[in-house]
Amino acid sequence: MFDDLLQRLGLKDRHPGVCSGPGGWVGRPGGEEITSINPSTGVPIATVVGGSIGDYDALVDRAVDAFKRWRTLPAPHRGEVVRRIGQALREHKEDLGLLVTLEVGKIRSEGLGEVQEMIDMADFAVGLSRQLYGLTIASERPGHRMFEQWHPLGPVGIISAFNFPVAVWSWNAMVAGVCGDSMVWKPSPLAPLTSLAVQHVVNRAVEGTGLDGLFGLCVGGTEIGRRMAGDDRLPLVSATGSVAMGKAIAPVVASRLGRALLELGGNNGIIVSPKANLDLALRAVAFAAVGTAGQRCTTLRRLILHESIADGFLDRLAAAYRSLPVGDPWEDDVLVGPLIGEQAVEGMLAAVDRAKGQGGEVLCGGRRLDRPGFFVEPTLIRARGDLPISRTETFAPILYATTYADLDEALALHNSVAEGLSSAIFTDDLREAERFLSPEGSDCGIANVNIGTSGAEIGGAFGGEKDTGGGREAGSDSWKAYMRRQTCTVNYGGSLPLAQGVRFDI
Ligand code: UN1
Repeated sequence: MFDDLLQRLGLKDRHPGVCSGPGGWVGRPGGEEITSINPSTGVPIATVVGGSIGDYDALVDRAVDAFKRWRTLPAPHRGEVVRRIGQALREHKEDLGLLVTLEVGKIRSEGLGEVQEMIDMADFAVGLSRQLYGLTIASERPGHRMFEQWHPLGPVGIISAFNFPVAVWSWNAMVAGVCGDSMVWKPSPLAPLTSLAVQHVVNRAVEGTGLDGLFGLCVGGTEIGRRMAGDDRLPLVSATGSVAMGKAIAPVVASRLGRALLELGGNNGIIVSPKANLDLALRAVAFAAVGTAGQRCTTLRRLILHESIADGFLDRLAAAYRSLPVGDPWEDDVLVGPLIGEQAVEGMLAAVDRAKGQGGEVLCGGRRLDRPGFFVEPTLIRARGDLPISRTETFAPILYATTYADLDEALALHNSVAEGLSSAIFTDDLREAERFLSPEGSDCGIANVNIGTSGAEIGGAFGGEKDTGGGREAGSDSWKAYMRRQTCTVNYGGSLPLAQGVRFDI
């Protein structure tokens, strides 16, 4: 079943991992070999030969050339190319979705959702290609017109993570494309095959445009990421991944006064009020905490329950956890697949041990499943008093539950972590909901009412504050990060009045 899939997607057992566009695969890249492992079995799927620094440099040279031509094409024409990519993704949705399931262990509907997210981004970007609006500004000088316009920025570096191996690329690539930027993509070494398959699809869609170097791909490890960060040819580096990765990259980009768009970790919380619809809250909490096996940056990690409802809510949640089908993610009824690898399993078990050592009570889960692959039990831990481990993001399905007495306390607890990505309150009380959304409420980039922390739509700007890095991707006006703003004043009169009434008569 999987051999056929790889063949249909143009993937070989040993595949080069550097490509500049249609016909642009580098035959023998000089970088490290990366073996993609099926996390559901622990068995290798295929090997990808990554790019050397030399391969990367040549790719960026091509991106620089492509940018010079691409930026002169009217934006709606660029949108037409992106429309073709969206169409090609639609045609390959089934296969690409299955590959996501195979390579990173997402359940089938999430694998398909990942591809749908790329399609949605393409559609969004096509519309955007006719809406890259600038303002007209009232000039204080007679006979003058002032306005701003947005120009393409340059080649963009895109670093993506394993957990959304292609959707997060599309947040950047589809928008950067209509904005007139070329790009070089470094996917996660944990999910190289999915990026190769998408590159094949994109290549076919842009064939005939003569735009070599527009959508470039360079599989590689941290050495390529480091080079990107320091690469003057990339005015923008958009990176998704851990806080540690962001903190390593940001100073390097800043030292050359480049732009970094960072979408880093989260330690997301949900407050459940006694005035909430508890059935709704229970379902939302379960999906947010265990969906994608707890490997979303938006995964719910901290549950903040009002003390009057905590015992009953946790009993019901633990019962729901115990009935969750964990297993092969391509099977229909499974809801929780594997973690991405051995290190992730070890990280989870270590976190559970530390939680116990700090006085946490494991209500259910906490163990590895006795089977091949990287499966763990969804885990619910009750914090009695301070639980320092709950202030660390562990990329696994561990949910720490704690209680509060009044909303001030809940908000303080909620905002007490280093990250500021996603957040939610469950309440039917208008005042509580509005306070959560007010300036003294949630400090996150995403704040929801009666919806879980994960599963954002692409139409909004996605990203967060504090250690999450401050960047915004996908919808709303996130496109502005991929363009340069130019303020223009035209004097159509015959005199030369100066601003602020300054006189300079000669
Ligand atoms: C991520 O985990 O890096 O909101 C992104 C969500 C997804 C995106 C998550 N649409 O959960």
